[in-house]
Amino acid sequence: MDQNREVKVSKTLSYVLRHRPDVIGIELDAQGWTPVESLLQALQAAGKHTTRDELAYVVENNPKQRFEFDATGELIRARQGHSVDVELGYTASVPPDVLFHGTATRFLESIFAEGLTRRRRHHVHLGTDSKLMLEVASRHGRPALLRIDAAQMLADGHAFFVTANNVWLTEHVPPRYIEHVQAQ
Ligand code: HQG
Repeated sequence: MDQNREVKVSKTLSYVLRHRPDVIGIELDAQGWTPVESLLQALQAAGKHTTRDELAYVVENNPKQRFEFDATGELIRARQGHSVDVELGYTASVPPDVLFHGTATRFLESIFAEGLTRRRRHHVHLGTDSKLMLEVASRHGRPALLRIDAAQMLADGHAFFVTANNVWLTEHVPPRYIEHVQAQ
């Protein structure tokens, strides 16, 4: 599949499966799933014709593994990143002792005042790969890398959830667990 096309389909899927299912007239169930067939029909009707093969390709090859099919292959959802109200059903897990978050330097003052907050999303997104987190950061401006003391957070009773693509989710990271480390 052509890479431009792949990115285009992935962006459309992110938009409708995380934020605005209503714009193409689909509904997500409580766990964020929607029938593949309805999605394809709705995309077609919205002038964004996408084939089942293209969908399968994007789910399989998306660099961040953002989407997944259920076991039957008839339902699809985004794995994380929603702003619409869904309950993804992840179970609480024990995180690695250290996690990272990438942000922009202009947010640091606010982050060290109130901690990392969910903003528009359901959770704060953390990761194990500092390089990848810096890439996330550079979407927002001059990147800054934050090191999160996940072991201490866990010991203090904060819950963590992990997605199948290794994104670690938590509700809020208070400032005392955050350290600004130099980008390497
Ligand atoms: C910042 C991508 C000021 C936060 C990535 C971030 C990720 C604060 C921005 C996923 C703050 C929110 C999520 C505070 C947090 N004051 N700024 N108190 N607390 N922020 O896009 O983590 O490509 O909602 O640091 O890979 O950047 O979409 O979150 O800079 O996993 O699949 O507010 O999105 O995945 O931005 O990215 P976002 P994020 P996808």
